[in-house]
Parts: sequence; C-alpha cells; structure tokens
Amino acid sequence: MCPSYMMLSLEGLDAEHVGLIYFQWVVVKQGSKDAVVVDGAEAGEANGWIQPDDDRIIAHTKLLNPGESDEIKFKGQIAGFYEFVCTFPGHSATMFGEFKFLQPRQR
Ligand SMILES: [Cu+2]
Repeated sequence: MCPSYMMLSLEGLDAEHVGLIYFQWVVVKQGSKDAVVVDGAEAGEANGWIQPDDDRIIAHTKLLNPGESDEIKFKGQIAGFYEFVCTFPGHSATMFGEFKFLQPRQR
C-alpha cells in the first residue's frame, strides 16, 4: 500500500479581496466548518482564531498577509471530502469551500 500525502502551497491574495487583509486556510472535516469558526472566534487572536487541539481541523496555514505564503502537508489516509474556511473574524461567510481527495490509483 502506498503512503499518501499531499502538499499544498498557498499564497495570500489581496487583488480580489479588497479590504480583506488576512487569509487563513483551515481544512476541516466535512460538515464542521461553521462550528470550527465559532470556536475559533472564542479562542481569539492569541490562538490565531483556531481552537487549540481542535480534532475537527485536519490542517491549516498560519495567518497570511497579502503576498505571504505557507505550505501544509496532509499525511495518512486522506481520501475523502473536506471543507475549508478562513477562520479570521468576518471572513467565513465568503471564504469557504469544499473539495475531495481522490484515492490514488493502484499501479
Ligand atoms: Cu480570511
């Protein structure tokens, strides 16, 4: 069985998000993004708007300024559906989405 991992590189945007300074890409288990955002707001800026040790969070970037970039790595059994969201206050209403990791094809 081949070990699966995926690395994503993300860069903060500003051109299309005028007024949105920060961007944080937080990957969460399907169906949990709204609750993760609520708990992140409670955790506050000191915790980077993320509840420490939140097991619904699969991976996340640091808080990115426009033009900054970060890399995140997924390891283990990653095939499945996920949601992503920016937990910075006020951003989750528009900065969110979902994606699916496909199981690598057997060779
Ligand atoms: Cu944001």
